[in-house]
Amino acid sequence: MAKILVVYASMTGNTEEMAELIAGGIRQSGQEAVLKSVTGCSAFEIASYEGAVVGAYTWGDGELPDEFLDFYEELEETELSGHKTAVFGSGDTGFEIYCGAVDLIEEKLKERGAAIVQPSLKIEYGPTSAEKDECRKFGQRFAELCLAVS
Ligand code: FMN
Repeated sequence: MAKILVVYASMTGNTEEMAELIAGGIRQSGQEAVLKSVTGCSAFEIASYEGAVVGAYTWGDGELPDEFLDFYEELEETELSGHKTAVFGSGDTGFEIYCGAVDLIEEKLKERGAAIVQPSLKIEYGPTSAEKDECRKFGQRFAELCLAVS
């Protein structure tokens, strides 16, 4: 069984809801999901999982949330070669840089050598019922991809 980390930053609950649905999708596929808020998780932990799904809402002008910054700085000191990852987050299309935090996290993971095994999932505000399904499928597919290449 693959053990997969789902770590997220969420202020008003939208990204948290996505994270819970993604973790649910991973579990539906028969794998283990460990769900953590970024405030209780270190980026150094990623190495001890078969895969990591990382999520954040976007703050400021397309920026990372403040509470994500420690994790982001730890990523800069973490070698992630060959580690399977995927990124998700909630944003608001009314802002100039929609879900910019998702793109920043993806870039950083790539820079550290991680494999982004599927396209990032961006959702506006909280997921609609169709988007809830999309989140579950995102988790399911990620779990399958983790198994397929490990
Ligand atoms: N969303 C974006 O896509 N880009 C932004 O640049 C952006 N800046 C924001 C700045 C502020 C001050 C606030 C309050 C929201 C901003 N948002 C932006 C929208 C949030 O990312 C969005 O409401 C999201 O659903 C919050 O997720 P959460 O419920 O997980 O905290």
